[in-house]
Amino acid sequence: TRTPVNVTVTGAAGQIGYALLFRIASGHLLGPDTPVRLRLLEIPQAVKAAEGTAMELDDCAFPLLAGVDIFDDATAAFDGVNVALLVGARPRTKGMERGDLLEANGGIFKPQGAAINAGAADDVRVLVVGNPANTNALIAQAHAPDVPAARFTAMTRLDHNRALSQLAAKLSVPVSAIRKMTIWGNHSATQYPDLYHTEVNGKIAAEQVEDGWLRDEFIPTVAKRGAAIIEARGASSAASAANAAIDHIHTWVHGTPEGDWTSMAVVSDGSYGVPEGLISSFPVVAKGGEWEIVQGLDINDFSRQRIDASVAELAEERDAVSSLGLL
Ligand code: NAX
Repeated sequence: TRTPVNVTVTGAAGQIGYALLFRIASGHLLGPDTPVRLRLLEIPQAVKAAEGTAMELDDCAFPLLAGVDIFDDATAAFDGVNVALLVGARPRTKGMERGDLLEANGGIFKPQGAAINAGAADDVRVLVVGNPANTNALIAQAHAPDVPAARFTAMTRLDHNRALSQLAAKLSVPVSAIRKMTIWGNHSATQYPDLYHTEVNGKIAAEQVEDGWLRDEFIPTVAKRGAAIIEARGASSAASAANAAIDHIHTWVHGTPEGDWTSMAVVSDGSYGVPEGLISSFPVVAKGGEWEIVQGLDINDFSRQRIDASVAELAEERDAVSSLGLL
């Protein structure tokens, strides 16, 4: 039997955590042959709730689940971690300025980055889900100098999946007919879902839809989907966010299919004019457990403007956390 993989989940008692843990334990994150040991990190007030979830995990009798440990200390929670899912974050509350939000989250992601640096396994892979996800990932990465920067990623897979679903509905095709969807930039309202390279049954998607739909319906619908879910459900996306986190790690570890790619927010090497070091969403292929930014795509004027606007927002966030001393 194989050695269990250590998966640390922060914010484990939250709503995404509740949708995520059972799928990890049943084998959907790493596959049906890989046992997992769950390490749950919560704030002290939520440890009891996490214990309740752990009781339910026990009650599922998952054959792949080698154990569940609960922590309220980041250093302990990340000791030996192979896959780190950073879900817990400080939400924006009423009257909170953006600077306050960045600072509050810096107080979470700085020590978590340091704890990953101190104790993670050599093969650690980190996915940040908690918002502002790209900048939280940047903060954590900046405090883990001994871990390759490429191991810190942020989630735009939910945006990617939302874009697939909207396009499939528009063209009355199954999502499996779509390849090469891309989300560029920040996981925020400025994100840019790009249909100029997306293929539907082998033909470019942008040529199969009206410009007006692409610009005035598709892009805002994808970018504002989170708000629409809150409006309808009275709570933010949870099961779909957990599903996207599973997809993100599964793709990273097992690879993208031949002839396709995915969207991940990863450290920029300067590709497509995105300043080096920013954690921005790109079209990415994964192979052998490593990701690579897809190179050589033609970027038209419309896409250029959209990408630049979202990347400018990321640069502003980076400057804000930098001036707070968080980088
Ligand atoms: P919840 O408020 O239900 O859960 C968050 C949990 O994190 C709570 O249990 C809280 O106690 C815990 N927590 C807070 N600080 C912590 C710390 N320092 N260490 C460990 N745990 C801590 O939020 P939920 O709906 O689960 O969402 C979690 C995060 O995901 C939010 O930041 C949310 O904005 C973000 N999202 C990101 C998405 C993405 O696509 N990147 C989409 C979904 C979601 O909105």
